[in-house]
Amino acid sequence: MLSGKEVATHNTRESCWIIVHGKVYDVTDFLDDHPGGAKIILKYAGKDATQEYDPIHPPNAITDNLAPEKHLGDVQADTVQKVEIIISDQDKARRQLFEQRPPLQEILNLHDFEAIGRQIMPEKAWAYYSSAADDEITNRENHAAYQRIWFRPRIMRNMTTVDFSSSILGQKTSMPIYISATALGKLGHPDGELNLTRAAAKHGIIQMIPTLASCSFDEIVDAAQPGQTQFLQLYVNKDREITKRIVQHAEKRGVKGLFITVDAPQLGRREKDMRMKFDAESDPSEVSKSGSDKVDRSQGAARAISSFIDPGLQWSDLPWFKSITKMPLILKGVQCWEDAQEAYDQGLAGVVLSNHGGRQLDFARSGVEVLTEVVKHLGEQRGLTFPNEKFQLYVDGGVRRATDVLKAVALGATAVGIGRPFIYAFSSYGAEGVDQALTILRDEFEMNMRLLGAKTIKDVVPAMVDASNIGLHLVSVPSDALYDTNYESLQHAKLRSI
Ligand code: 173
Repeated sequence: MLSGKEVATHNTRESCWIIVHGKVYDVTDFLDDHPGGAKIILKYAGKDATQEYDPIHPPNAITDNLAPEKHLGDVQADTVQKVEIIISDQDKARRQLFEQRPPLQEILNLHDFEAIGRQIMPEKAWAYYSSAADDEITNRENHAAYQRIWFRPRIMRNMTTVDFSSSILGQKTSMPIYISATALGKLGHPDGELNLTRAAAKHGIIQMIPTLASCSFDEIVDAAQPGQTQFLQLYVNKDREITKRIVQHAEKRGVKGLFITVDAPQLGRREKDMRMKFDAESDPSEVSKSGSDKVDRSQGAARAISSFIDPGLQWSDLPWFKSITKMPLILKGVQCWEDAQEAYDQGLAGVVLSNHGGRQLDFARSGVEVLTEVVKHLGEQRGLTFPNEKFQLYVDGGVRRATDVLKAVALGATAVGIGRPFIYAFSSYGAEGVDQALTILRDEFEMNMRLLGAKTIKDVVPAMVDASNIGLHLVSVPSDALYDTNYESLQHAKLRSI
């Protein structure tokens, strides 16, 4: 058993020990390999780094990456000096607002979670989750595109009961939605992604587990109820052995679908996140001496931990994926019909028409717009009709209402992914928030199916929507008050007070 005092003497680049969850690690040789850079570790040299470590790393990250001889053992808890975490005035104000958040029953729609989250979640978390690429045009377009699709409801169809249950990759779901993968759940709430797992279980909804979750993959799978379906979102590692291990482990643990992210050979520039730099930079003296640190920490949270992603991923890699797993393979981030067709021709189970929540290429089109061209061209070229059991189309980005989902379903999507709204829900209210978000969606589905004249999801057909304007990007729409009040434009650089 080591004492805090002894650990504290190893506080230099030459000998750097840190404490995480009561255990001491010698990270001296790891400093330059740390994806987030050496500087942030050195800030905690000789100290307890748990609070900084937790939101960004799954619990096993350190044990998996450090040779066993660098695990120095337990530290005597009462001898460790508490690390004082400096809370900005902004975050202090946010914590106060958090206490005054409205009771859950007052939340009426998914926009409300965003409006509240924006005010009360930690500043870093809001910056990271809400940020999008460049001028955030695609981010807004994702939502706006749904406003170019209008309904053609049917009447007099005995709407006493409606059933909007469906299936995704052969797995049951209570609604044609799934919880899409989003990284770093613990930034918003200490239970991170487990909030999603718990609420998903209650509602019979499928959760897509992110590669870059704050909780470990096994924690998230362990938290599932018997029979609960989970998918895995995969970032492909340059080291394919690591990827193989992740994929095969997921299959063994019962994951039912592998969603390979294909729209991120490099991470987009999320300027809001970049301005909220991720470590000591809030201390101006640290910024100026960024010198020897080879990782550019000024790129925000996501970039720092994304260096493992292989920009070399290509179509010819797909046979290898098929050789290592029997899980259905889906490409996430397809953005035109030609690539959707290639995925079909290569025998994949489906594609997610997605621009990564507007976080990658700005001016990428919305998923729902791409959906219309994929349905048209794969119909013409391959004789396919959608929704299609063998080759499924999913859409994500900008979805805030069941009407958005129903529009995509009418146009041929099997289901729609929802990401940010659930993070805002758990950042403000934990798993109960996600539960409430799903209840809201369920109620919206029930009402909108009735009003649309569709008894089941199969009855939600192309003739129920008019999407003839979907490709016209300059159609005026009534202003969208709920969405617009949440949307936060890029901030101008803040002047530091001297
Ligand atoms: O959108 C993201 O922020 C994302 O997918 C990501 C990628 C790498 C690291 C962290 C997050």
